[in-house]
Amino acid sequence: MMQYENVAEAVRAIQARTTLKPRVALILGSGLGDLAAELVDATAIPYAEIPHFARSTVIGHAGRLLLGTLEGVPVVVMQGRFHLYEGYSPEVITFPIRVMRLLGAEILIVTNAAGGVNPAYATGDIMLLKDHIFLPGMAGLNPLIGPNDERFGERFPPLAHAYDVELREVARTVAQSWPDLTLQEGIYTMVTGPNYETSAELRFLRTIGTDAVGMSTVPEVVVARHMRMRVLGLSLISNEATGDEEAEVNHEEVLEAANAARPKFTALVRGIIRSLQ
Ligand code: 6GU
Repeated sequence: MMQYENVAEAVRAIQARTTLKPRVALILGSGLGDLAAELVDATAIPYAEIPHFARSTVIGHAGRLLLGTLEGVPVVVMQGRFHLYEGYSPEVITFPIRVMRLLGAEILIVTNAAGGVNPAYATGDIMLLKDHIFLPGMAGLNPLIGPNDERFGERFPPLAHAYDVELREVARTVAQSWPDLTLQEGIYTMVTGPNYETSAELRFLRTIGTDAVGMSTVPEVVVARHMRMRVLGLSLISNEATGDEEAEVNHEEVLEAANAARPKFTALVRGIIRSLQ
């Protein structure tokens, strides 16, 4: 397939700028991008300079790939990701995952800001993804639709264990050393956005077992699992979204919550990566 050649071309362009071979791939979501500043000996490559990469169009998403080390572990970091609501296809959104895998990354850590649908969740909590519901995927926007390239993975990949049990255990252990950090564990449901949900939609999401709702992450996880990467997912709960609250959510509020939680979020991710040494 054409796509494999495109991925290989992007990989070559990146390898022309650094010899670093990443072990871990990290995607930083809305307002969480500043962990990138903590990379050691980082090479930063704007998405515009990588063949076949799309551009990030959302405020709060920088749009560059960084390769460097964090806690001594070689990592590749996406500072800013692509979303379906920007108008990109599922294939375009997940192209960077294929590239990071072929660069050598075996573990994917995905982060996002999400609405807390579970009434027990509070703004500022962090949720470990234990499973997901991929509503756009079930409705036809699955990135694996189309001819399957066996060089990437199998035609019908299982997703029963999408979120790695051992990595979650590591995350729980690291979180214990941060007393002001409430670590939840639950189900992330992806919607396309860009509008936030109606109250009725939020009550529907609750009914089907959603703990947190957001507009990203799941396409990347599906493609990472297609390529047999081990996945850890972390949602920052940026607002309550039970369907019963009075206040309306807005993008500024989401970014503010991400800002406020940034130090503990950063510490958690750093701690997890340190334990991978
Ligand atoms: Cl309430 N909904 C969605 N879809 N995404 C979000 C969110 C809500 N809060 C943060 N991200």
